[in-house]
Amino acid sequence: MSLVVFGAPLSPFVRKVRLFCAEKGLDYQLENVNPFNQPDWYRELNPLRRVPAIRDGDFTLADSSVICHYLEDRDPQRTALCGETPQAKARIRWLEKYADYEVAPLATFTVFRNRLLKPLMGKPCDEDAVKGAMQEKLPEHFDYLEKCLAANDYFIDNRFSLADIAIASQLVNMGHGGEKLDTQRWPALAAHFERIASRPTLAAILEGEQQIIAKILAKR
Ligand SMILES: N[C@@H](CCC(=O)N[C@@H](CS)C(=O)NCC(=O)O)C(=O)O
Repeated sequence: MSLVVFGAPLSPFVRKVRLFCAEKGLDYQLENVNPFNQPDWYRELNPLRRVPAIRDGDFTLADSSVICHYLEDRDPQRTALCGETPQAKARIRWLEKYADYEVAPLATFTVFRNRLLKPLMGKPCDEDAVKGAMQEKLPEHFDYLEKCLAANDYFIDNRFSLADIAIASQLVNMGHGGEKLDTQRWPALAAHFERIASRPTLAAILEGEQQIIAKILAKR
């Protein structure tokens, strides 16, 4: 198999690339790289030492966003997930950035990291940080995303895209950290998350993730 995705399955950025590949019908092999204990050779793939990276034949690339846009350009005959008009492409990039740089620091690097990763590394969970993220910081982002969705099923032009993948990927980590969207306060966003999570592509990925989480929790 020529396409290899390097990274850890619980990373939202790795999940983004895996879901993108699955939705495009691209076969890939996942090679596990622990972001917190990487082999030396991984520096060749990403000098920033973050996951994911890919190898596609002789070609290597890092960063989930760069990878997804490369895969879109590589196989233009496959289902378009990055938009088809300049406006749709730009809006999808905007929401992808919003997910990666505004939602991720809270949903993943605060809620998920404190509740799941820190205890795994023998460190205490900072519940005040989790509370601050859930009660003070994330609500304004959820308000904005709720407004973006309005009455639509998908974020951009009401068509499934990388924007939906990127937002849902971060919310998966929030869920792994034991937190859910308030369905009364953000009904459209909560329904959107359920819609994306129940796609067969993501459901299959999440099944594997739940097994990993069960093993982590069993070790505690
Ligand atoms: N912008 C990057 C972010 C990747 C990222 O932050 N990955 C985390 C795991 S979720 C990582 O590798 N962290 C290790 C580190 O920062 O040293 C992308 O989209 O690929």
